Amino acid sequence: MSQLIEVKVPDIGDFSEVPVIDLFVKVGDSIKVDDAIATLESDKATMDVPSTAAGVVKEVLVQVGSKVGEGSLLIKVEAGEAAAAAPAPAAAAPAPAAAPAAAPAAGGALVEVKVPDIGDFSEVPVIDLFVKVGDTIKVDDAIATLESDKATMDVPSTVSGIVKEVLVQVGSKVGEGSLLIKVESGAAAPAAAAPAPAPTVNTENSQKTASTVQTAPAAAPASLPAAQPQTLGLGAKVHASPSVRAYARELGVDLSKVAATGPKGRIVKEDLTKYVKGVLSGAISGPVAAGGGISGGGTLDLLPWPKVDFSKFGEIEVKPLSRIKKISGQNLSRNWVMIPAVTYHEDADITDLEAFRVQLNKENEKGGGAKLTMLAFLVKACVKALQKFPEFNASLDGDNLVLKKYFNIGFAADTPNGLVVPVIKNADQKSVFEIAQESGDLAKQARDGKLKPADMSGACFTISSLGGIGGTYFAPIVNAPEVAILGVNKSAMKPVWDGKQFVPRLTLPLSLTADHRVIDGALATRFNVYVAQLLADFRRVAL
Ligand code: CAO
Repeated sequence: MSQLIEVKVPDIGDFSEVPVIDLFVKVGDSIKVDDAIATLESDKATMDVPSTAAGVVKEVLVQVGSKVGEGSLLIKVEAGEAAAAAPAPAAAAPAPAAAPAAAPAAGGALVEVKVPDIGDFSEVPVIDLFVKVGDTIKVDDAIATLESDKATMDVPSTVSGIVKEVLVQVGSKVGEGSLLIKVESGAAAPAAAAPAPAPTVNTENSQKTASTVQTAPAAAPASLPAAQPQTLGLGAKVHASPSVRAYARELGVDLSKVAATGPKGRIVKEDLTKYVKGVLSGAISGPVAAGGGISGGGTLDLLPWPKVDFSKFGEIEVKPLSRIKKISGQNLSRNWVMIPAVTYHEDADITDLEAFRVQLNKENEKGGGAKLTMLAFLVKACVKALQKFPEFNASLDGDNLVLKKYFNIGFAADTPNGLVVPVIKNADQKSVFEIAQESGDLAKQARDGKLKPADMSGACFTISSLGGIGGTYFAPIVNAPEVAILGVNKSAMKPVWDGKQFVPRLTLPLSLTADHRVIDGALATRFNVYVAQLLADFRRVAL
């Protein structure tokens, strides 16, 4: 039998009218125990109220801006049979006694800021630190975020002044009374707050998590060794709830870069989502990791994509990119940015091969078989070269090179909707005729939009042939995780010196782009020369 469980605001100390500043659930949501329901903000602290029940949200009884206090009903959850229903939250444990009054901060005095009463927890890790030596802080600025099993809480400062010592670092385990920082409270800075309020978040059963803040007498001994001051990605002046901070950490977002729209300059979840969408669309310049698999790389501090109102200059028409163009665009961008690619050029003498191809096609016309294409010969020559140079038939996987014993060749196909790469599987086991037939079929399916994902996966190496269109040379982009791609342009008759005279030879321009992490220039050139030799005398393929 399912039952409705009420989730209420637990004991939050002396506060009775605390605003809800963020709400994370809506009717119909499935939630688990400990999922954040809402963020409340008192004068002194921000706290997430986690759910104590698992199930489906049936009613939400507050909204952003609602004022709540201990016992206010937040949501009703239907705990199904399968759902692990936690006992209804009795805002059970009595609120911890208010912290002792702060010692008044004299001008220029060093004031110690310690971890307040955080309930039953003694070894809670610091997961974020927002201050460093030399920072000027105000009362209420977040010093650190602590994370217990049940809640995440920001510890705000109760004193204004200049941070003189930071005695913890990210990862330090702290408990009530652990010294966090020492602050020189200047004459100009407001003195430390009067008795610190005790905003307490009781989570479930009798477990309580308090974020009471107190300023202790300056003489209190430091309980942790002094840590080196550190610069952190998350700025000291960022205002965000613990759950938004946790979300930002998960996404790797530096909150100091996010524009806040919440009350009192607070960053809310929507701000974070908007920022991430902006970075992904290129509208906002964000940090782009610059080394897939390479740790310690820098970031590309790119300018935002230019926003131009083109209609100011003349008539325009806006046409959305096709799905294929969007997907291939993302792949090409990644491959362009992440692969240190070099393109090597070579000319292949295909005079005899072209004559042979034309001759075979003439003979074949009578039989009605598939037309032999230059692409089919190229596939066969590339397989032979991959067998001779196995590093080309490989993929990078971290510090390992995965060498493949199969020979699947992709070929770029231009379609009305964009570029796709169908794959001829096990090309080593197929004749030139079979490859011609199969590539023709795949190219037709590509143009008709009928390729299945399996038809486009598993390639070891790609050929991009623009020969039917024209061009001399180009620099194709490696189709990751492959390590090389062969670009081909239109063959042309060229005068070639044979030692005695210039003779006309049909010359095919080859452009091989290779990932320099795997293939250096000498190897790439050997590969190119070998492909050219095979094409110049195709009998070599049979050897
Ligand atoms: N040099 C000279 N002529 C060539 C040639 C070359 N390298 N390759 C092909 N041709 C000629 C053929 O002889 C044929 O001519 P005829 O019609 O007179 O017989 C014509 O071009 C068509 O050739 P084909 O039937 O072999 O097909 P194709 O070369 O066009 O290749 C395919 C098929 C799927 C590779 C091609 O249609 C395609 O999509 N190419 C574009 C690939 C691409 O966009 N690459 C860029 C990726 S990076 O942006």
